[in-house]
Amino acid sequence: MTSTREKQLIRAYGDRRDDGVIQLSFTLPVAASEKAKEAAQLYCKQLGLTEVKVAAMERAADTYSFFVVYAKSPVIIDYAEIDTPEIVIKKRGFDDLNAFIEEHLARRLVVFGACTGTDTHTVGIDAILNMKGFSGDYGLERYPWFEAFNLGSQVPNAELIRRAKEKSADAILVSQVVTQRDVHKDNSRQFIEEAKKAGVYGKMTLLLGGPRVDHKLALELGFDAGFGPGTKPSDVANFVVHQVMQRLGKEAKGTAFEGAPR
Ligand code: B12
Repeated sequence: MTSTREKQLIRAYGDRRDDGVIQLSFTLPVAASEKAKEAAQLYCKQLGLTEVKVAAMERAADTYSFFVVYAKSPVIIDYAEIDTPEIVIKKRGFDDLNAFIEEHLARRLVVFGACTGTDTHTVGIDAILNMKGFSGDYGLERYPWFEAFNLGSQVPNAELIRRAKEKSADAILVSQVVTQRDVHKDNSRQFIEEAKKAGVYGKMTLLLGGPRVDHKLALELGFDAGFGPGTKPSDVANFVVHQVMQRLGKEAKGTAFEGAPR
């Protein structure tokens, strides 16, 4: 079948429209040197890039170098082919969301969060849960209609699930920052197995977050949603409220809001 949709071809924009210029950064496992710079150029050429300029080379460790490169990419994509569901609901602010919970759910929503496995990075989960929040946005502990428990770092998955189950939590928030050797994926899969064993899978909203997490990855791993860099606590609060509403059949399944992960 031939598509009648009009194409909308786009390329990366560097200095002028459609020049295809991109900026990329990466690390090579060699000491910084002229040879390393050549290696960075060669690497980019083999990626199919042309007019490669190494804008910066920095020593990352004794035998590692970090590069910032400008180059031209031949890639052209058809923007018209991309089909993504559009926003349906405006995200509610702090006061509106609390009032909404009071009116429609009439109980405090319970959420448990932690950085699990061997991961010690708590700043991300703290940003979402702690009173002071992140980027001018209050954390979930500040919401009168949420009861938030932050268990900290290196929490075993089973322990987080056990504590959440004891309190009949509405949502569990798992943070994974370290991604070396895909440890975040292995640990997330283990979390999902534990959630199934404990009988909470499909009953509680399970959220995954971290700098290398996106919604698609989280869904693949078995979570209800994934939240990446720049997530605001209010994105998470809105998501949990909609999930609870949907579980109770008070809102259509799949209802999204401005800021929801997609
Ligand atoms: C601070 C820091 C540390 C501190 C952590 C202190 C603490 N209490 O958290 C300390 C010094 C302890 C540390 C240790 C290590 N670190 Co460190 N660390 C960092 C650093 C500089 C900042 C991370 C951070 O705080 N970001 C700010 C927060 C706000 O961002 P975020 O985590 O992305 O969170 C946001 C979103 O992702 C999202 N989010 C996050 N989690 C969740 C969860 C849910 C449910 C939701 C909804 C949203 C969400 O919301 C947040 C707000 O928008 C990064 C480098 C960098 N610049 O990012 C390295 C970095 C993460 N660390 C790294 C490493 C390797 C380590 C060590 C292994 C080093 C070592 N060899 O010992 C150890 C880890 C040991 C361990 N077992 O985990 C690497 C990870 C590399 C990789 N890809 O895996 C990084 C990227 C540095 C690097 N370039 O090498 N680290």
